[in-house]
Amino acid sequence: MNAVQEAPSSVTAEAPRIISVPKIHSRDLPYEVFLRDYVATNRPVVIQDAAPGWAALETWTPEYFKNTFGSQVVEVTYGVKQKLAEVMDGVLASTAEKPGPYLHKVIIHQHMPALLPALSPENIYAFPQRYCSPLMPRRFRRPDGYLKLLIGGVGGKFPLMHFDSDNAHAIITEIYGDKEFVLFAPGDTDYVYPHENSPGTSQIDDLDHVDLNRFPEFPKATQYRVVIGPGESVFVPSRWWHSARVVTTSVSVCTNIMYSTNWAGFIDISCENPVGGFKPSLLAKRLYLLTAGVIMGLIESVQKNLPGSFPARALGYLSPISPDARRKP
Ligand SMILES: O=C(O)CCC(=O)C(=O)O
Repeated sequence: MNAVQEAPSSVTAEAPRIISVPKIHSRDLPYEVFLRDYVATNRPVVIQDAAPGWAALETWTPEYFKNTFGSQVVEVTYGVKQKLAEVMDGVLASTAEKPGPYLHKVIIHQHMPALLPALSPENIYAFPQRYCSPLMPRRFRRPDGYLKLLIGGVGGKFPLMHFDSDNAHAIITEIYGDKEFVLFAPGDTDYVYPHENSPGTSQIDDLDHVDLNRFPEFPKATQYRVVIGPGESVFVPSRWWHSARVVTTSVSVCTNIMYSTNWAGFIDISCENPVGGFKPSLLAKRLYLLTAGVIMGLIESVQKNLPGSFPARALGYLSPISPDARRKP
């Protein structure tokens, strides 16, 4: 299902440039090659059959969520809480004309840990890398990659076109139904009109009806489009703008990745003073993160170059490059 979409009809003063995101089966994309060719080069890709063996692929239907967790109150979107049964009714009744709710605030470890066994064995491509490191400051540490549940009905969508905070990469794995992604490269940032006071979110909220009077440069942006289905994971590189729209009732999970190559950008973002000027605490933080990055890099390199060696086994947990290395020996 390699889907390249038609150009949206309302953006046709100039035909938009549309490129389809490549799809590669996991058997043809070893993890190390994924890291080298896509993560390190900051290019999007879809991995097919990325999480073979997940029970979720068999069991996570809308009815399952309604029947098993229906009485649980969840945060659906910013500040909106509802029983999951009501959310699922809205999702199932959703249409393109009258979209229902889009659930995007459930952190699985925190809010619905009973779901975790169905996501095992781990999707290697979604391994969070430096987010697992005990050297990562506590505020940013996310050993689960911030594993999130996303559920929506036909026409539902993630509320904002955005790029992820922390300069993080994201990977979204579709479990049930189909979802369309439209991505824009960081170089096209000016053409997607970031909010002035929130530079990681775009003012454009409907890619199929872009107001060219307000956003005249939008047609200059290249759209990377793809529809993913069950078992497929889309890799969204750091600083790539993305929007997600449900094609058929959809359940998916999302995680973030912090790799050596997006570390420098993470330091810049997290040590920025929003009001400008010098702040000693931010300088100290920058120095800590720079030093931690060097140490992590050395530990990662030992694991890559001397796999199985004593230092790799003893130190790997400080910056694991694969799920096996995560535990302290
Ligand atoms: O809804 C989606 O699939 C996109 C999720 C996403 O971009 C996010 O959680 O930051």
